[in-house]
Amino acid sequence: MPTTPEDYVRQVPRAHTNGDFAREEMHLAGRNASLPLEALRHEVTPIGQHYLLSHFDIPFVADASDWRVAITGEVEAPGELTVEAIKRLPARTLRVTMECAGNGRSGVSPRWQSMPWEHGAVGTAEWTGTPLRHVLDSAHLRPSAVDIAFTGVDRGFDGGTEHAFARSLTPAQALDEDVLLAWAMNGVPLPPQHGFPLRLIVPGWYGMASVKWLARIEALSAPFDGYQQVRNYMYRSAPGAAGTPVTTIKVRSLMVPPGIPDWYSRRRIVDAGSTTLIGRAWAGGGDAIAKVEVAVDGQWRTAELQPTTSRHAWIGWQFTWNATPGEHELLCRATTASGETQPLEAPWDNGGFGNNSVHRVGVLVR
Ligand SMILES: Nc1nc2c(c(=O)[nH]1)N[C@H]1C(S)=C(S)[C@@H](COP(=O)(O)O)O[C@H]1N2
Ligand SMILES: [Mo]
Repeated sequence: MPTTPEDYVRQVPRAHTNGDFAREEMHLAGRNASLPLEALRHEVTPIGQHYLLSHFDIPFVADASDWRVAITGEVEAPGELTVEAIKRLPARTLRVTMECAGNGRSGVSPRWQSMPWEHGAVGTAEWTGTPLRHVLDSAHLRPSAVDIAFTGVDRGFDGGTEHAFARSLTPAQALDEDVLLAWAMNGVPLPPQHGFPLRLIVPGWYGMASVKWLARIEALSAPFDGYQQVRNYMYRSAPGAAGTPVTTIKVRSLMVPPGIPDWYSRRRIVDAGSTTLIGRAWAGGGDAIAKVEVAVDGQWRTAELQPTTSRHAWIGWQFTWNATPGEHELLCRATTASGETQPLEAPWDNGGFGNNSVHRVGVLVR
C-alpha cells in the first residue's frame, strides 16, 4: 500500500514542549517575519517591517488582470468580479493594527509546536479597498445566508486535512462598513506576501480573519465548518477541549527596547540618566486604550498617551525613566475603556493563542 499524503505529513512529530525549538519551528520562523520591536517607532509600519504569517505557499500571481473573485451560494446574483471591477467601487483607506492570534506563543509553557512567535506578530498599515458590503449588496444575499466563507487560493495540509485557507464571518459582521476588500497597502499594490492582488481586511480581529489571495466568497445556509474556522483557531484550556472561537484582538502593549543590544543574546545595555521609554498599545473589537502603565522593578506608574489616529489602530505611549546603574526589569501593560487589562501571566492555551501577558524587557544600566 502506498503511503497516503495524510500519513506522509504526520510522520513528523508535533507536540507540546518546553524543550528546544524544533527544526520545523525554525523553518516557520524563517518564513514568517515578525515586527522588529524598534519599528514600533513608526505610527504606520513600513511594509518590509510588518509581520507576516502565511500557512502554506505564497501564491505566484503574475498578472492581476487574470484574477477573479467568485461570489456564490445563497445570493440572488452569483457571478465573478475582476480586480478592476472591484477597484471601480467606492474606495476607502483605513489605518488598521493587525496581530496574529499566535503572538506570544513561545512564552506559553508548555508551548504548542507551531510558528514560535515572541512578541512581534503585529503591525499597522493603511489598507485601501472597497467596503465588502458593496459586493454583497449587489449580489443580494438571500435571507437563508447565515454565514459567509472567504477562501484564498493557497492550499495545503494541516491537522491531517487538505484545504484551501478559508475563514467565515456572519452577514452582520461582513456588512460592517469597515470590512474591506483591499488591493493596496501603505499606498502601493499589495506585495505578494500580503495577499496580492486582493485580500480581506477585518479590523479589530486577529489576523486569521483577513484572508489573503481572496478567490471566493460563498454565502452559506449553514455555519461554515472549515478547518481554520472550527478546528484551528479555537481557545482550548486543555488538549481535546471543544474550545471557544478566536475572534477579536485582546488588549496588548509593547515597548521599544531601550539602549543598545548585544548581537546574539539581545540583552540590552542602557546609559544611566533620563531615558524616554516609548511603545504602542492596542485592542480590537472597538475597545479603546484608556491607560498604559510601566513598571520598573515592580512599581507601576502611568505612562503618557498620544492621541488616537484611527479607531482601528494602536496608540503611542511614552514614559520618562530615570535609569540608575544596575540590572532592571521593565514591564508595560495596557487597559481598555471597558476595563480589560493585560495579565502578568495569561491562562494556558492549547494552541498558544491569545497570550497577551505583559511585555518584559531586562536591561543593564551602566
Ligand atoms: N489566504 C490566506 N490568508 C491568510 C493567511 C494564510 O495563510 N492564507 N494567514 C492569516 C493569518 S493567520 C494572519 S495572522 C494574517 C497575516 O497577514 P499578513 O501576512 O499580511 O501580516 O493573514 C491571514 N490571512
Ligand atoms: Mo495569524
